[in-house]
Amino acid sequence: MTALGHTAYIGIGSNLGDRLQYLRRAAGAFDVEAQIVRTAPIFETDPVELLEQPAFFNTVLEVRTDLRPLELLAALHEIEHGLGRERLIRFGPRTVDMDILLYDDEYVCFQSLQIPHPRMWQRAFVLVPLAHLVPDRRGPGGRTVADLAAEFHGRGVRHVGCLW
Ligand code: PH2
Ligand code: MG
Ligand code: MG
Repeated sequence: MTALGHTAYIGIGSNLGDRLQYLRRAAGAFDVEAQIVRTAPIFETDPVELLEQPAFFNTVLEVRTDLRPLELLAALHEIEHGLGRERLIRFGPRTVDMDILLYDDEYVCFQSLQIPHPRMWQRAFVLVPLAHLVPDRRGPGGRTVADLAAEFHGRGVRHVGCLW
């Protein structure tokens, strides 16, 4: 048993096929290297960025891990690949997408990975579930996740249920 010394928040989305099953299978694919501590509720969310595509199911996981950010990213890509993810259109439909949102209090900037996720603070489909896990965490301008999430008044975001 390792120490699992880091906390990361992972956003998951699906808008193809059985969206609930994809979220469940993605979360179920974590192994001893990254263990789920808590899960946010699932929300059905209107697509953003690319609007002409089916609605998503989104949630956020809190995980404990010893993997460093790039190792964690590789593990997420492996799970996505195992669930049939194809990278065809940027922002387009996908069976499952897993993004690292936060990793401890670290700022990470590689070409392949930026943490905090650069678009998370404008996205209701991230902020609304994340606010269930870390409402008091502060983002740009010192505003809390709960405060930023409240700005959407649940617009385009519908509560669906629990992951398990
Ligand atoms: N992911 C995107 C683009 N647009 N819209 C919603 N509602 N949910 C997503 O997960 C999502 C999106 C690119 O990763
Ligand atoms: Mg994404
Ligand atoms: Mg992604």
